Amino acid sequence: MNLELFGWDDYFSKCAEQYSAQGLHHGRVIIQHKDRYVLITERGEVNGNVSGKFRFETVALQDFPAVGDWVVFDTDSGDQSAVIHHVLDRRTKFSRKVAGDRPDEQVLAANIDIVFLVMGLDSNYNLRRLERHLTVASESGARTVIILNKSDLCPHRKEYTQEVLSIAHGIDVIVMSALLKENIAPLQTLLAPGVTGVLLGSSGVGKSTITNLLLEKDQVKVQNVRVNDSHGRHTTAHRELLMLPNGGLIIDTPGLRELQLWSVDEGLQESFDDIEALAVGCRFRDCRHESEPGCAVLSALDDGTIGPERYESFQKLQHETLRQTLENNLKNKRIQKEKGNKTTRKLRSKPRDLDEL
Ligand SMILES: Nc1nc2c(ncn2[C@@H]2O[C@H](COP(=O)(O)OP(=O)(O)OP(=O)(O)O)[C@@H](O)[C@H]2O)c(=O)[nH]1
Ligand SMILES: [Zn+2]
Repeated sequence: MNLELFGWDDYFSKCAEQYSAQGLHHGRVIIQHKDRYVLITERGEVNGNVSGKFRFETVALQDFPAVGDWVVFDTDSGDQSAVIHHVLDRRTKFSRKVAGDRPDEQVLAANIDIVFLVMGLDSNYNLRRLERHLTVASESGARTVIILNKSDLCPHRKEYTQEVLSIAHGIDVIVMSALLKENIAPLQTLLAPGVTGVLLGSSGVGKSTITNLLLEKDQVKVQNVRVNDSHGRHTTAHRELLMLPNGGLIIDTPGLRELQLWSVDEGLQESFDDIEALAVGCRFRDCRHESEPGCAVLSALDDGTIGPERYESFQKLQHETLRQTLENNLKNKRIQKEKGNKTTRKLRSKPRDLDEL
């Protein structure tokens, strides 16, 4: 198995150098069960678990392997399963805070290259929510791309798209209809061989429909794998890292599905709801409350309704979000480009690997 097809590149190769020298192998987590993992490795799919030492020494939840992680392992001489010793440095991660005695973080997916934020061009459409989701997406460190789905339901798609572009600040926006199979091509292009994406968005915006479209439907069955459960029985499990027919990768885990992400960042929003309430009165819908004429926030600042400190922290959050998003996008665009070039070369020189998949 050529692991570059699963996103292995120079970055991880460097991270793994010291371990390779010790004779350890590497693989990527494609399924995470409660007590074990399924890895894709050079010799195909392998069941595995962390070593006793790893379990003993690892305190923080976020240091355990997650779907999308690259890990180093050696092979158990008995049942040939993988014994995981280390998790390689994550390039990006999507995590959620876990309530408990101490603040802890659970990684839901690791090493994502692109976060696709899906919004429906129906009653789901909400510019302010999209802005908040951009914040959360940018925290992952991945490149963000906006998908406006259900364009077939929207007579004002041009105006809506224009509005989204005005707050997107250079982030790519794809307008599509998964139902009519319209404009899926840009998505397929972005998800080049070895590039890992996740689809995030409210329930019902069409994430499953888009995924099935990318998988060309009948592929879904093929994506199930046979694994041993904890009693050694064979079961089928849903693969959480899916390979698309054109070589792109999609992470789709129950954890991401259930993600309370959207309420976490609503929380962040609440802390500025006084300013949001004022902003309704701004002359322009995409007002950034900096120097725009007719800005209700600036006039509230003038007449003392909101203090200068409050205004400043609001602006800081806005700028931080934007800066982070743009930085991530630049960085990840570059990585993908390098990866794309290399994988294409590899694919040309080693066509057999594709047949082996
Ligand atoms: N009109 C229209 N309907 C769509 C489109 N894409 C998806 N739908 C419909 O929207 C509904 C929800 O789609 P899903 O793909 O299940 O949405 P989801 O985001 O995966 O939802 P969750 O699994 O709850 O997170 C289904 O009835 C789809 O057929 C589209 O482009 N246009
Ligand atoms: Zn304003």
